[in-house]
Amino acid sequence: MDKYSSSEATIPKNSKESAALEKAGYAEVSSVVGSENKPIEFTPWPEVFAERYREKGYWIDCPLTQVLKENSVSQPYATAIVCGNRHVSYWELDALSDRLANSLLRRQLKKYDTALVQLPNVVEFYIVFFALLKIGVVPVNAIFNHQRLELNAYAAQIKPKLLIASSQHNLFQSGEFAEALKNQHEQLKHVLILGSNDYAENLSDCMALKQKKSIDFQPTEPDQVAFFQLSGGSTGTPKLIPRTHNDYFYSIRRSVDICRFTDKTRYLCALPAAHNFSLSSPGVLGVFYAGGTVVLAPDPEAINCFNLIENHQVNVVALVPPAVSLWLKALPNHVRKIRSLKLMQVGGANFAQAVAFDVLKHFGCQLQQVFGMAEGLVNYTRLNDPEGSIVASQGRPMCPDDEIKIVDENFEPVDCGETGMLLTRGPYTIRGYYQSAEHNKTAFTRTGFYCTGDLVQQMSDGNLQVVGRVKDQINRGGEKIATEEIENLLLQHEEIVHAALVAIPDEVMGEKSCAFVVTNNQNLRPIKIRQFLRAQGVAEYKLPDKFQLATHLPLTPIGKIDKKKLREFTQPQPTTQFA
Ligand code: OOB
Repeated sequence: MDKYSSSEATIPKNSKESAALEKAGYAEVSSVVGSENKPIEFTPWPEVFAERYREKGYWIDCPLTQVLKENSVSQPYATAIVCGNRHVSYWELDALSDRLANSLLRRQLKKYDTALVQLPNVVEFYIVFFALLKIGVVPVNAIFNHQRLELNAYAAQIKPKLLIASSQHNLFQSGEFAEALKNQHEQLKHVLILGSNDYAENLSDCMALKQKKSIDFQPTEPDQVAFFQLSGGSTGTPKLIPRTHNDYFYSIRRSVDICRFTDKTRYLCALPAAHNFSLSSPGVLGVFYAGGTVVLAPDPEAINCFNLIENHQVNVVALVPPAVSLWLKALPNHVRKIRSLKLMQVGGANFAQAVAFDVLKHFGCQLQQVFGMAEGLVNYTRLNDPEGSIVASQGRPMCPDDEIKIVDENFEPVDCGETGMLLTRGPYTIRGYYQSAEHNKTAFTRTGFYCTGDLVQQMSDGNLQVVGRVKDQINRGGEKIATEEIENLLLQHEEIVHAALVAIPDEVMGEKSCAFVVTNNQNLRPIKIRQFLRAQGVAEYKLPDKFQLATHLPLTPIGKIDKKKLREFTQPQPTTQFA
């Protein structure tokens, strides 16, 4: 099942589009067969597990392209995506991604080549996603607010042959950065830019050419890497997460089941399109699989989203906790606009119970908590769970074969209801990060459990509560910051001797970041440090929200920076604070 024909030559005969296409005449295109690339390396599941996952029907050896295919055939003219004034049907989405796929084949892109993609929440994100899947080109989808540093780090790891980006992003308004990427990564040959620009081919032009002949597309094999997800990270360089067709497709199907998505689902996608939550939990891919409609919002800004909900009768939305708080604040004058909303999913970061109750009271819709991770495991409160569990817990694993262990610092299981570190393995949780042999030794146990770094408690009904974390990460309203990455950048400043980044509580964001800095220049101002970090090309959300000067940093008995103590310093009114 890893092959199928492009749809444009087989469009439904009596359609308007069909007539228009025939009148226009198809362009002749034939697939270019070049020498084969090797599959992308990844840590596979051991054979006994793979066998079990197939036996139980989790892995169906079918490419992710099928997520779109079924509805593009069974209900071609149903609206798949609403994006501004554009209404794109299932057939159109499939056909446009066919055209782009063909166009990329003509550029000699081959199965198991890689691509770096950075697009905002627009239709093209999905056209590109499916086009690449169809021809087996394996993408990293960077989040739209990522900057030079993040894009460079991804490019260094995957060595992309293709870059697809948007001229809406500051990095791609001129050709300078794309040129620098090309110079740095010699295998990068093709740059396609969405939106007007004077330095690269236009992405839209690559979707314009119709094809006459049916082409056999060849996605990567179903048990191989389909694309990379991004890890929130806890190390100096962001890690990439290889996701296979089999594992990701299962997580989509199962999520659709649990969240009861159907062809009546009208889903507002207001979180970044590339994030695992909005992509697959059940996310946009879940909607496509179920045959519903996705309404795209550029971001979760409340009033715009309320208007979209009203105008398009949206019934499901996925949000991170800070967005929920902002929506609650903005709601009083707009209640009538959100009447169609039936389900609000909340996840990505700690969600206060009091706010959960407010959602039930003021939005009058169902609430579902989602505790997931790009590495795999997704927990959902179930739609028929008692209200008490829904507001107080982050749900339970979605698959009966998700194995979880809650352990102490010696990796011994804790008693029922006690707090411990969450370990997990299962049919859609990776067994290793991409090209990270050293890090994988500690991120995974010898028996293949992923160490999530989350501290949880299991309630008597099986649901989990996330109560903290042991990983060196700050969760800034769902956006993850690997402290080591920022500390390393700070240490590159010639006047900074020591640096440590810790989380500080924040009413709206849940957490913000505070950098403790030991400097040999007492006049060093935060504004200068921020400028320095920006100049290094780091995403804005990773810039420390606060800085504190210190003469020295407290150490633990074994000589590591004592972050627990630092966090205590952030609680009472600090005297040395300078931002
Ligand atoms: C989602 O994925 P990531 O990869 O951005 O972040 C995963 C981490 C988890 O390990 C946990 O630390 C935190 O984010 N997290 C939550 C949470 N959901 C995720 N912490 C507390 N409560 C929650 N509900 O964030 C993600 C992926 C798929 C679905 C939903 C979220």
